Amino acid sequence: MNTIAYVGIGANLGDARANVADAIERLRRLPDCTLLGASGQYRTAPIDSSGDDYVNAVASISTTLDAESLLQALHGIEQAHGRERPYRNAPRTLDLDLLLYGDQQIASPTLTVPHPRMTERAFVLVPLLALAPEVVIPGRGPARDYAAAVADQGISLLS
Ligand code: A4P
Ligand code: MG
Repeated sequence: MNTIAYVGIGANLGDARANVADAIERLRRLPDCTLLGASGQYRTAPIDSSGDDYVNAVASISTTLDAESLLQALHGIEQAHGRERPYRNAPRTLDLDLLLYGDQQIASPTLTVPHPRMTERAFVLVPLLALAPEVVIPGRGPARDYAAAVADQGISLLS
């Protein structure tokens, strides 16, 4: 069965724009996945994090992978970019978060879906709504209902 999933992409080390673009290409080539769409790239101020501005985007895929397998595949793409995890919210070459997986709500030791902080963050909500204006967050309602509360966070679309 195919499930539509949304993936948050973030980078703030190295050539962040190239890393985000390459992540989208790697999502396109993932086995058992079809890339449905990707937002533009946004420059965003770091939230609860240090270092340079981030580049963020959101991609949508259709997949037959279960959510845990998809998370493993996302970690594989992060590893291909030499992602290190010295501490939580450290600057990173590439961070891929599973934002939404169909209408499922998941709370396992390794995976929480919908992503618990996605409704507080312009760097997720703005690209997500550009890609899928009608998207509904399971258990929380339409994503657009959360946009006003993050309007003060710095974010701009890169050309
Ligand atoms: N995990 C659980 N649920 C998920 C999920 N839905 N998607 C587990 C992905 N991973 C999930 O993640 C730690 C563990 O969370 C994983 O091993 C996985 O099993 P991580 O990627 O190693 O660590 P992290 O990214 O430092 O933590 P986390 O919790 O993903 O951080 P956030 O909340 O995503 O914040 N500011 C801007 N402007 N742009 C950004 O992209 N990103 C962060 C990271 C902070 N500030 C930012 C940005
Ligand atoms: Mg992460």
